[in-house]
Amino acid sequence: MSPAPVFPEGFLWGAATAAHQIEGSPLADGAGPSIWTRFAHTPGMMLNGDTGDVACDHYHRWKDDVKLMRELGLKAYRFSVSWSRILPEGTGRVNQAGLDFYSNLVDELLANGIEPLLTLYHWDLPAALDDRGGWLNPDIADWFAEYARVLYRALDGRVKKWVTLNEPWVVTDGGYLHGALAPGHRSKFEAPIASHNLMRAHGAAVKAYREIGQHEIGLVVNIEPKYPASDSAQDAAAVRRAHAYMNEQYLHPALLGHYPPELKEIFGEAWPEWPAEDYDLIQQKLDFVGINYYTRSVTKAAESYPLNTGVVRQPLGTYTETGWEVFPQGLTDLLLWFKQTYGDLPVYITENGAAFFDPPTADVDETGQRRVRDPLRIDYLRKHLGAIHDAIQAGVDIRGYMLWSFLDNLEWSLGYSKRFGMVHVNYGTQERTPKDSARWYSQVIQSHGRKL
Ligand code: LGS
Repeated sequence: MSPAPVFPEGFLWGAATAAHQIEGSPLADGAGPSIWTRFAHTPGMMLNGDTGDVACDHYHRWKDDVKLMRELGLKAYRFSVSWSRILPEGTGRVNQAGLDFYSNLVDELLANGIEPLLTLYHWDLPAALDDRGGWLNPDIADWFAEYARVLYRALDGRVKKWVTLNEPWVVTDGGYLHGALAPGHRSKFEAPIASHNLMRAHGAAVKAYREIGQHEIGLVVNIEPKYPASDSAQDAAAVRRAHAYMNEQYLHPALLGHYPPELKEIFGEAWPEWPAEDYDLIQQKLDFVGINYYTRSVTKAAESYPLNTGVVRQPLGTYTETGWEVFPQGLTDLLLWFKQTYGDLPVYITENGAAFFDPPTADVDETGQRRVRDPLRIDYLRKHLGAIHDAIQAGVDIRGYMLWSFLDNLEWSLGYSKRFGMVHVNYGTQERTPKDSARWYSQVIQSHGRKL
């Protein structure tokens, strides 16, 4: 029998959500619309016509939700703030009721011994700012810093871990290059501009934090290792492009002060020369990096826009309900690559989890409790925590793990069709039922990872 895993002292065990995916009532108490409210109400954009209008009704049930987090033993909770609740027009007038909602949530978390990790931007840009060009307008770096300052002033101290952006890659790839996510643009010319402005906004928000904040701030990226489909030179080149595009496009400028050269190769004339001073703004000292990990890709050269790469499905692989391969070893590989490339920066795993074909909650156990038996999710989580443990043993400074997600929720344009929660949500009654994975995770937390 192998020895029980040992996670570092203080390792933070938690779960994550995002505002638009769980809150509902997006226009309540003076909030302005976001691009996601708008997108979800545009016919044809959302699977089954789902919207975030109600979602998990967390906007009204936050107290009970925090109670459930405590019952499950969570030590940390990662959530995001909806910019247009705080600044309905994106800049200028502050909506106190919006601020109060998050201030109360933070107080409730602290009163229950749960550390808040606050993400400033998890994709719900105020629609008023989209009307002014959104991420294409260079002024957005100032708009974002203005919004961030309001929150730093209100919450820093109570919140000690801040995240500027969640997954800038998805914001541009989904929102500006392929159009599957809000604001739904498809332009090879817009994508690099949106990317660059996201990074400038990140830099501006970190800079503002150093003037006001006393604690820690970082960036969250989604990265996935790319493995070649064959040993051909073409596939090796495809891996290089895919890796630069997804894994280095944001980390390189944030941590090394330049973009990987492959971006010019991928975007050609659509990739501009940026002013040198932009890199000084973008490359701010960070206290940690958050990594969201779900899968890997086995990559080949193929005709595709604009990367000319393709993903090869593994005939013997295990796939989740979203069609992503389960590949825990990839997380260890990725964490080792991160350390080797960017040095000894503290890392949090800020998202990891899976949607599976969970059974309904009809099942009642011997104690009369309703059960959702989700052994595939437990297997996924156990293996990924094992992969994290391997990376810790190999010297990567990993400080915590936020399971995606605390609740089943709105999976963006896939609507409510995919359930990532450790807690099942009945969208008809809003009833919450902890799945077996939640009970299991509770034990893991209680044993500080020794009982994986
Ligand atoms: O709900 C989102 C989760 C679910 O899966 C969350 O809001 C995001 O931050 C995050 O992007 N999430 C997520 N990402 C998995 C992306 C895997 C893409 C794999 C594509 C393979 C072909």
